[in-house]
Amino acid sequence: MLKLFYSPGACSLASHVALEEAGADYEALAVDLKAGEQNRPEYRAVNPKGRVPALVTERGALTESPVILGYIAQTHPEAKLAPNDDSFAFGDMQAFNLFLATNVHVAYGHAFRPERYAKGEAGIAAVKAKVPEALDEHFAQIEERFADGRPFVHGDAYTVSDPYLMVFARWLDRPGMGDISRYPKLRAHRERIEARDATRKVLAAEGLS
Ligand SMILES: N[C@@H](CCC(=O)N[C@@H](CS)C(=O)NCC(=O)O)C(=O)O
Repeated sequence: MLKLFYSPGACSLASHVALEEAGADYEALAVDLKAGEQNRPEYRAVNPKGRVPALVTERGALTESPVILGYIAQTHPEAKLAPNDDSFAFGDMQAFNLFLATNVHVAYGHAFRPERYAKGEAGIAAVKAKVPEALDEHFAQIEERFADGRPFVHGDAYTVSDPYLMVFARWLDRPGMGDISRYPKLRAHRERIEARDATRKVLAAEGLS
């Protein structure tokens, strides 16, 4: 059985939803980030980077959200969570997921963990001050994708990019991050994904509904 280490509402929510959409045989194990459980030796033995998500498979642990999402999609082809038979389309999906991981997530990281990017009060304040501008640049680009009326990130078919984007759209609700009403298509997409049975089940399981 797969084991997902997650924290409620964290980026691991995307992997949790993907497992549910896939109908996977899995167990979800909460890691209390506020209590620092990610830094305890037991968890570092699973993921030496001390971050969630981590997905423990029969061959060992996988980390990094885009990798875990791709793995879930490829190992559950019947769920059609990715264009598994089309290498270009699969690469295009991964490019989007990596954009979320390395640009959108990192922009939020400057707000949530500014001490990782600057020293001293003034430096930290400067790092945080830039966040809404960086997020706006990224979300404006994402909003453009939906200009053709597509329901999902990659067109008519749901993929693992959809719950991943939903997570970062939800984080816009946190104070000082931005205003989702500036991106009406992103907001509609978020509501569409939140309304799916698998998402609702996982939000409830994480205590977020
Ligand atoms: N590149 C990793 C980032 C994972 C990550 O930063 N996870 C956060 C939660 S969203 C975390 O575990 N933070 C704990 C910490 O920073 O100590 C991924 O995409 O999965």
